Amino acid sequence: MSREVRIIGAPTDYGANRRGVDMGPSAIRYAGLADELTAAGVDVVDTGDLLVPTAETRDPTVDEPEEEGRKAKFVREVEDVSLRLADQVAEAIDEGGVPLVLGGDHSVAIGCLSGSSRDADIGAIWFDAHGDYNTPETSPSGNIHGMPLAAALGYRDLADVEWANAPGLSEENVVWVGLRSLDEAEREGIRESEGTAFTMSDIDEHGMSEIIDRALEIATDGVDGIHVSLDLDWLDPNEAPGVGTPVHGGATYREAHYALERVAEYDERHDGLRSMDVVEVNPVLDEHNQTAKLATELAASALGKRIL
Ligand code: Z70
Ligand code: MN
Ligand code: MN
Ligand code: MN
Repeated sequence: MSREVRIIGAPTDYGANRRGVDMGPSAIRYAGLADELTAAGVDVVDTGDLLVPTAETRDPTVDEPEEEGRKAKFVREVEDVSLRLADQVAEAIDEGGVPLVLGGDHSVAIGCLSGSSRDADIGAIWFDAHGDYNTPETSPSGNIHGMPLAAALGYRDLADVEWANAPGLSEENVVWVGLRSLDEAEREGIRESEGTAFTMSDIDEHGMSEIIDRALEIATDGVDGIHVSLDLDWLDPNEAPGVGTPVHGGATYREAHYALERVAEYDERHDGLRSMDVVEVNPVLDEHNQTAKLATELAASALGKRIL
């Protein structure tokens, strides 16, 4: 029997600075996700979307951390989504499946990491132009999509609450791949962190093939499995224009596919891919749904689709 991949839509944009990523799950499904995954040889179960109140009906500043200089917009809403999402992710894993969470903005990774690490030690590979390592203290924007990794690791918790923590996520097993846009304090945080950061510059120097192997080795060392977080702005905007925060000089189509195929290959040998998210697709800014299509292809690559 083949493995079950459980699609969980999380149509949020609380954590982003522009509207539109809340339409990501629809666009990704419309681009043919289920067919792509079926072609990858997995059993697909779509659980639908979490119910997420539209941002216009909420006040972003309610319950923002109170001390001066701390900002985390829509923190209560993100908490609510994270708790429900974590339960669904944990349940999918308990029942033998691999949860594939469709964002939504990158704040959905908080619930993914928390649910995925509930009963296990995990590592994480963070494919992203951004570090997402800000905290309410360091964030220049107050947008929680710039904070999920730091929040999951328990750094200066969002509003000092436990809901964001990923109990079994170990910092030494966190690997960033493809960084090219960091805020000042965030850069400092990443330098000091026990995680490993590979920038675009490292990819240029060593090639994606070597970098992804090193990333997999570090992320999987001594843990039960990994969470793969794929922010579509990891790719170059030529390939993925439909994202909220495009940054030039990103991964190419081929580099991205190769990296996720390597994830699948690792998974085949070690059964190590525990959960995955695909986030920050913004259909409003996309061209003919190409970024959503790319998201489906890359998810399929990670879940075992092969050329031959
Ligand atoms: C900036 C911030 C960001 C997207 C994360 C940007 C963060 N570092 N943007 N993901 N798409 O506001 O924290
Ligand atoms: Mn991100
Ligand atoms: Mn990003
Ligand atoms: Mn392969």
